[in-house]
Amino acid sequence: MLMTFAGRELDMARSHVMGIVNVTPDSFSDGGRYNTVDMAVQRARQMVADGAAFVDVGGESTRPGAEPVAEQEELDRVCPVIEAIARSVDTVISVDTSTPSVMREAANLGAGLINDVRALERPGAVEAAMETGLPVCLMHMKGAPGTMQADPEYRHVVRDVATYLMDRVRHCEAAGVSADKVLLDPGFGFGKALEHNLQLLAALEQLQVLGYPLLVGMSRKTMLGHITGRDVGERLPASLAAATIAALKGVSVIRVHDVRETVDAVKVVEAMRAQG
Ligand code: 9MG
Repeated sequence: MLMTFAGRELDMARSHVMGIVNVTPDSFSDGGRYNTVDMAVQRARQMVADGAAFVDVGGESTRPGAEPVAEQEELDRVCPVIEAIARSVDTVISVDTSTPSVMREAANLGAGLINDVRALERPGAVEAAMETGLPVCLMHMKGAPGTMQADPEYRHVVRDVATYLMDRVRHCEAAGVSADKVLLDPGFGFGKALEHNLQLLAALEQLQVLGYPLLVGMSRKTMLGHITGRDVGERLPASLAAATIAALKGVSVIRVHDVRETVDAVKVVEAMRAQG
């Protein structure tokens, strides 16, 4: 199944790697080292050379406990980076934002995907996304980044997440977003205890049957720290295991920090599939 991202076609029946380019001073796990335009472009270029099909550029941290960022600050962080990557790197740029003005500006500058961890719930977000004509990734989050990990509860996490995502799909489609421009994401770590994350991981096939390509992000996340007892800088093997499971379960886009290693892991899954 082909999907078009700012003129670039990708086969969503395959698993693609999305590299994370944080442009936040307090970024989740790179400590804000890529906080200048040049370094962000360099990082994006390396990720693409390593096999990433997407680079995801975000200016607002969504890690647990993160504070919101003012709209102008987010625009100032993200736009110069998107503009510079679009000019010099041959890739699909995903913009990680929930802010309508950032969606519009990013699309004008060459972004090919809107990745919204709030599933276009902010006022004006559905309209902005629709106007750009870009594909959108709708992610499930319970609560808000500041408080979401404070004892999240579900009746049945897989059903609850699927129901939420389908409600958002219906809302977006009613507003004019076309069905062939939607990706879904269960939102690992976003208002979920370890047991919830594991139940969702085990049940990714049940989300597949909703009929939309899936995007997932587990790279270096706390869930992997809980399982392995490792600090964030030592979670590469666990991140690769999680990415491999996702690829085996048919996830279309896997969002990661460590592109080169993940691309190799995904190649093994793809090679096995090609044998039939
Ligand atoms: C921005 N961001 C951080 N984690 C993420 C995840 O798991 N999925 C998506 N779509 N975006 C994420």
